[in-house]
Parts: sequence; structure tokens; C-alpha cells
Amino acid sequence: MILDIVVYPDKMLRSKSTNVLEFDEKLHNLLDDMYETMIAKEGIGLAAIQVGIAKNILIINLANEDEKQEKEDLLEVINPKITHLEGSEIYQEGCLSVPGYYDDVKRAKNITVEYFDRYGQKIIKDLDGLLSIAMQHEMDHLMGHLFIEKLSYLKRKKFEKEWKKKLKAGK
Ligand code: QAP
Ligand code: CO
Repeated sequence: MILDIVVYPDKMLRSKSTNVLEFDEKLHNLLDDMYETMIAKEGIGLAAIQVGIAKNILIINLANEDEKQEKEDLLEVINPKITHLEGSEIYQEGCLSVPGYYDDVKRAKNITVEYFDRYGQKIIKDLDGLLSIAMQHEMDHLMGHLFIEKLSYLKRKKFEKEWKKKLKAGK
């Protein structure tokens, strides 16, 4: 089932998500619906709060070397924790909850993340490149944060003005 995306400035996006306690069928159905939704909306990452569920769940599905987005590369990430951050890198980000807006954001270059898969198996991964960026972006959602909060004061003001105009125009 394709779910509705919660769009800025909906206050729901500021919720702090809580840990998943049961790795059951309900979780699996939500993960399946999140995947279907992310693909339908042409995303590469999605956090549960973006579909209105305040749980520590996110998915990431980047394109491979052949520029194909394959389901076998899907990461399903439950209750993640970053245990190491290193370096810094700037990348132009976007977000399904802020459609049509993209801007440069600075984040750590390399991270180590610990999380659980849909079966409750613990996974530890060292990430770099776009995967590291995407993980940090999606984990920010779990803490109620959006990439636009990382813009400079002036860029944020410009964004807010443009966004208001866009909402008024009914887009
Ligand atoms: C998060 O972002 C991300 O504006 C995932 O009109 C961002 O999937 C990971 C999207 C940057 C790595 C780098 C955005 C789709 C999708 C839009 C997305 C839009 C349609 C964003
Ligand atoms: Co996002």
C-alpha cells in the first residue's frame, strides 16, 4: 500500500521517534509499505515519521554502479545508533517531505552505525559516500530534524519565503 508523505511544515516531522520493541508482522508490513511508497515517490530514503509513524525505522535504497535501484540493495534499518563519526563532506540533499527543494548540507564523511534488521538481527556497518550521507539524513528524521535546519540563516529565510509562496499557490 502506498502511504501519504508528511510534508513540511507539518509538526509531525518534529516528533522524536521511539524504539521498535517487536520485530513482528506489523513491522514487516510497515517496512513493505514504506518501500512501496519510497519507490512510488521516486525517493532513495524514507523514515517512518515521513509516513506518520514515530518509530525508529528507516529505509535506504541507492542506485548501484549501473544506476539501477535494485531491491536487493535495500537497507532496512531499525533502532540505529551512530557509534563513530569522522571527517566532513558537503552534498546537495533533498527530501520527500520538502519536495522540490535541494541544497548543500555538511555532514560527517564516514560513520559507523549499529542497528537491527527486520528480524531483530544486529548489524554493524562502516559507511561512506552517499550511503553515509543518506543514513545521517534519515537518522535526523528519527530525532525530529530536517536538512533545512542545517542551512545558513539567510538561506533558511529565503527558503521559508519561497515555501510560503509555493504553499499559497496550492502546490
Ligand atoms: C534522503 O531523499 C537523501 O524534492 C532521501 O521532488 C538526500 O529520497 C539521501 C525526492 C540526499 C541522500 C542524499 C525529493 C523526490 C527524494 C524531492 C530523497 C522530490 C522528489 C528525496
Ligand atoms: Co528526508
